[in-house]
Amino acid sequence: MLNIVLFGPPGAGKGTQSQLLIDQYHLMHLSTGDILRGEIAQGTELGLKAKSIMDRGDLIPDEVVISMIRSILEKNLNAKGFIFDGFPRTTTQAESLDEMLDELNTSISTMLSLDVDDDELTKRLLERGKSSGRADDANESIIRNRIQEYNNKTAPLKEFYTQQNKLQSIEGVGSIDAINAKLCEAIDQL
Ligand code: B4P
Repeated sequence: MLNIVLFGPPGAGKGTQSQLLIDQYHLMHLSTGDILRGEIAQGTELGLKAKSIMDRGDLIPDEVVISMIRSILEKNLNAKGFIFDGFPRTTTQAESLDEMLDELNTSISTMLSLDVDDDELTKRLLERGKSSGRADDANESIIRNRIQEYNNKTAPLKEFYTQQNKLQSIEGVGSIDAINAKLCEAIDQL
């Protein structure tokens, strides 16, 4: 199985690049952000709880996202592999993911980390906010909070995957196609 953690701060291009990679490598896309927004759109109990947390730009509790991922993995045991987009976001999530994959006799193949500076992230998300209707894209202080959550809780995962010798950093500024080419090159070298 080819299992990729596509990593980076909010707005780094994880969702954008995942859409290209799932077709190129026939992988299943697992975006916790998309799944949570789907729950909100359907008005489920989970969605109702998640909405206010996401609108503030805070992270959803670990146990909620871990159980979401577990149930999807268990239903897709025949997949060729997975792109984890926006998951894991904390050390607890990363440890759980390793355990879940271990139970399925597989593991993370690589972590591809998109590097983009804070000003560019803020610019992209404010631009997306003009049409996305997402409360967390709508104002700069919420975007700054998301970046701070990333720096405090998520960025330490680079060290987690470095210790497993799996981190590959990719420059995330440039054209979408040029960044895609760099990601493909990193995957093809595995
Ligand atoms: P996500 O849905 O993961 O949102 P994101 O970080 O904004 O996504 P992404 O980085 O994929 O954005 P993209 O590049 O596609 O999370 C949202 C919220 O959900 C979190 O704040 C949290 O509350 C919750 N959540 C999700 N997962 C969680 C977890 N595991 N644990 C706890 N909470 C969780 O797009 C950004 C913009 O940039 C787009 O408009 C795109 O067109 C543009 N863009 C992309 N590439 C570009 C390029 N090369 N040049 C210029 N623009 C580009």
